[in-house]
Amino acid sequence: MNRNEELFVRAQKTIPGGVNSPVRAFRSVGGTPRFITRGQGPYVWDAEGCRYIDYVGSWGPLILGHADPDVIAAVKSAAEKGLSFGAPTEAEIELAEWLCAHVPSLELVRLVSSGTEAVMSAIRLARGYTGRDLIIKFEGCYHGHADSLLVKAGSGLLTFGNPSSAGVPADLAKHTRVLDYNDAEGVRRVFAACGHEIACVIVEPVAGNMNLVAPAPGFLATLREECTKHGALLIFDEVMTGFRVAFGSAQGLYGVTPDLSTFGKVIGGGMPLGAFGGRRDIMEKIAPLGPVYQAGTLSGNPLSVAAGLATLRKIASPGFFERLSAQTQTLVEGLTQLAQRQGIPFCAQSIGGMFGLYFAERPPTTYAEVMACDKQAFNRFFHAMLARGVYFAPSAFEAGFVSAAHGAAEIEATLAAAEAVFANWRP
Ligand code: KE4
Repeated sequence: MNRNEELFVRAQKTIPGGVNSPVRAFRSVGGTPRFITRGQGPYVWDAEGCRYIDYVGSWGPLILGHADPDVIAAVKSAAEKGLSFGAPTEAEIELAEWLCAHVPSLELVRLVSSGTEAVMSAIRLARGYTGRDLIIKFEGCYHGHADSLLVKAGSGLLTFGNPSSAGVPADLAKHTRVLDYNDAEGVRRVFAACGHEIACVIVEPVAGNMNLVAPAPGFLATLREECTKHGALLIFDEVMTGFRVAFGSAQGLYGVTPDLSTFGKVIGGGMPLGAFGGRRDIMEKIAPLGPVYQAGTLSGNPLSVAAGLATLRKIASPGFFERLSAQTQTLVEGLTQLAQRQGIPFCAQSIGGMFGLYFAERPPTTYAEVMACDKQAFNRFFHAMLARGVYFAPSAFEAGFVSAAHGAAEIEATLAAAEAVFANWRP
């Protein structure tokens, strides 16, 4: 056994599945997860000392690359003053002011410690503000592991949602309806039938948890229109897309204003941080101002806030997103050309600094089309690239991420590895 295998055997003795988050276990792609010992810029190293060009980036947060010197310095400086106080700090005000200044829909914002916590709180807030129980989500969208969101589609558009996880009470899941992503007509039908019962619609404005699926023209606008018409709240879950698809996040990119937004990942720069916020009249329902309770021992943690502020201030620099988007586009166009030159049904697309890879003739626009992509082919591609020092997300149903630290050398090395893989491709 090599070191990764040894560590995986040892890890499984005390940690469920040997991992602290399921996707890390490589169960979707098979094989042994790489135990990472360090990261630097666009690279990570595993327990065998193998170096990889990293396109996971901790699932999105590491937009500057690993161990960015300014972020590390900010965290070190904060740590020397103490790790946590359970009391307000000026840095939390600075981060809240920064977020409200750069996300026009944010009038008030509350910091939490994860994307799940941000979404869970936003859902409770939407229910508390509207006095309604019913929430709408979309098949293939993931919003963290709060009970109300671990729900899959019922038998029909108007039927109750069913739990997608053991331990979620059917009595709770029935308050969640699961619709098809990009099905604007289906949204209009549900609102026509029970719009007066709907507390909120929550959506990934660019889906990144069923691989990357872009919003169809008009889809987000339809959600906005229907929510406004029926007094439901529109929640953009920007945990992944926030400051990733564009500096203005997805709401800025597509010009649709949600009532509430959730953030995570990039805003914490790799440290535990999430946030939810939006219209003042809604956010003022949150304790201690209003009746919707929400709390957290480590909310607004000084080290997370330091990492977040250092990250956000750097990505605000002129040209940052133009460069990041161009780099990501070079990657996806290069991969597509190399595969199609070999007649392999493969395509890829990117939006800002996130991308999707598909073994299919064209990028999927619906959950069903994602499911029709060749998962086995992806898994073979994943391992062939891993063996050549390129670490993509270990699942055909995840998006990938480029950082500012990925230079021309890394993109070229990735394309060279892919050229070799595609040249020896066995369908
Ligand atoms: P966390 O609780 O994992 O910080 O955030 C949950 C979450 C909420 N909303 C969206 C749109 C998300 O993508 C996520 C988390 N994303 C996954 C990646 N598919 C995190 C990776 C993992 O679960 O280990």
